[in-house]
Amino acid sequence: MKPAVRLTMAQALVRFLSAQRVERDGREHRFFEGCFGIFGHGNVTGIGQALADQPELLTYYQARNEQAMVHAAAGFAKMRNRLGTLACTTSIGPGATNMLTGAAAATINRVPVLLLPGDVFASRRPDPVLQQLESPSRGELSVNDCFKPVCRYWDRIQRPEQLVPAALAAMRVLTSQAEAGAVMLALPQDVQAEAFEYPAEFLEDRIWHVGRPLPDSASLDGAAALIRASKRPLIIAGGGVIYAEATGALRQLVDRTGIPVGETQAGKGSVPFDHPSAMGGIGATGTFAANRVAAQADLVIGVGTRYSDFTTASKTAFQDAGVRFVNVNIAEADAHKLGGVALTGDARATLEALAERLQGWAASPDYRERCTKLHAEWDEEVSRLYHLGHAGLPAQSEVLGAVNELSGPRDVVVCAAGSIPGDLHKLWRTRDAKGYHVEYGYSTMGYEIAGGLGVKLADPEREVYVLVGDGSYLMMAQELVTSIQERLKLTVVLVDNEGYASIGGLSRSKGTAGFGTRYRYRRDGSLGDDSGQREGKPLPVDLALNAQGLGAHVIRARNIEELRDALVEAKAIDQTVVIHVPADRYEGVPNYDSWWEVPVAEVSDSRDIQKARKEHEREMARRRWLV
Ligand SMILES: Cc1ncc(C[n+]2csc(CCOP(=O)(O)OP(=O)(O)O)c2C)c(N)n1
Ligand SMILES: [Mg+2]
Repeated sequence: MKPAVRLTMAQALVRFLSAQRVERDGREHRFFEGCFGIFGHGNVTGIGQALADQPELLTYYQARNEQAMVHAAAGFAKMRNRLGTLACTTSIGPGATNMLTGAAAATINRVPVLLLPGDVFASRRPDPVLQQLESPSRGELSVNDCFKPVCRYWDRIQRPEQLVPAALAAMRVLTSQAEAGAVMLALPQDVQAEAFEYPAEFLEDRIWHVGRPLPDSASLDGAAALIRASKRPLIIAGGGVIYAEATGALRQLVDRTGIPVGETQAGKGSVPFDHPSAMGGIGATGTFAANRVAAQADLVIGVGTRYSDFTTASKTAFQDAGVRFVNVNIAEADAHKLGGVALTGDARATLEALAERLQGWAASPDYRERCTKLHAEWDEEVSRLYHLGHAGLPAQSEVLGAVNELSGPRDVVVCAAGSIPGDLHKLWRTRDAKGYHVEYGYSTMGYEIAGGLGVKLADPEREVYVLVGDGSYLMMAQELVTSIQERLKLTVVLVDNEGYASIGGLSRSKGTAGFGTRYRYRRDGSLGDDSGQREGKPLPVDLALNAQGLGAHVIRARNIEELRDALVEAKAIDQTVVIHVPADRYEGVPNYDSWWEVPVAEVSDSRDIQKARKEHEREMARRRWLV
């Protein structure tokens, strides 16, 4: 037996994290590429001491905001197909709770991140310490308990030896393709500094194998029989296709059978945009190609999708009376959704097994031809919207067109909230499986720059284009500083339309006049509507100047030509560039044969709301149970 090693709990944790490795398909590498952190009491002398003591074990990255560092870790993990991530260490109290939104986003997107907040003294002797939550009824509560619902694994290390089972349990969840999400080990500050004789085996290199499990053959046979019997099958490619590196297997199946593919936000890039079977984005923010095929599909094969309301257009996307579902998913809960035949397994292995069973079968030539035609018609619509020739301020679709046309095939576009994700889902011509990175599970305003930083860290060879609205920018722009400090170049395109254009549009479409969604001075004592009627004067805000103040190289583009020039100029600059471009708040991309359920008041004196309610009721009647 090797002798035990006397270390503090924090030192043992850092040693342990640096020794964790992951392997899939024979490719092996370390799991934690580093550790983001902001220090305060609660981690500066515990984890902070351990990181400083042996900096070669785990690279430390300084961040500006704890939420942002969780987003950066999540962006990194998503870019690495969930086979790697970063740890995040924080102080106790607000440093810890700042991570809550990041944790929820990671868990909802099924992306592994390890959160290591400080916690109050396990000894309780100095209670209440600075920032401690005091509960008159529960001695064991701390603010870190509020992470329990948003973490896939949660523990508090009350004694140094407890680290051994807790760290191993955390790793199992982080490397599980079905369960990955945020994992928290809350670290009482006194315990971090306490020593223990840690078993040598605990500290040694450990390889976590990520397998490719298959569904049982009876289920595969049943699913193949359903596909063979279908006349209008449709594949919905979700994030699981990309995470499982199943794009090649999907491509082969599609080439052979001619089944068209619609993509979710996380699954966009599963097939290149110019493939004749590519119908593009599906659902509420989908293309007319995908949505028309979905409306008539008699069999939907969901691969690695959670079937969010955006994907199912709030359960209105599938209108065929007998539509059935086959669901390939590593997570059993997802495989069983919509009353589908559950193929619980790895996407790549399962698609290959299905392809074998479908040999000699293909969709009918008529159906394939119809889909190819829709594909071509959609591509024309994209070209039209890329080159609208819109008078006045640029239309957002033209901005996206310029970025798409001037970025390289392997470059990555990053986005999360506002009107840009929906427009990207429809319009972005994705050429590479990792070229489209939109966080749309939680659609977190503020993810964009922080997430982009994580993407760049995960793959520094690629150019990263962060598309961010002015609203999201104002929520979290500070990681521009981190990108400059770490020399991780981002090209940020800051689309300024005076506030929350997406929600303004949503509000107007539901009869509520865009209330409270535009950045304008108050007029007549109230925040006016957004219909151009009762607006106050513009605010004296200059976001380009703000970005410059944070150290970015800033280019102001006033129109599409200047944006194009700026994008070319940005390529030659080797530090973070922010291109500020104004956009027409009202020139949106239309919806194509789709709906998203957002409730409208059942009673109101407003004519506009009454009208919107009628429309809402018509759409609600189209919802299917799909159970
Ligand atoms: C943290 C957070 N708060 C609120 C929302 C709700 N929300 C979604 S989009 C949006 C407005 C986004 O504004 P901006 O970034 O300027 O994009 P635009 O809508 O103008 O395209 C809001 C408030 C959200 N998604 N995330
Ligand atoms: Mg905006």
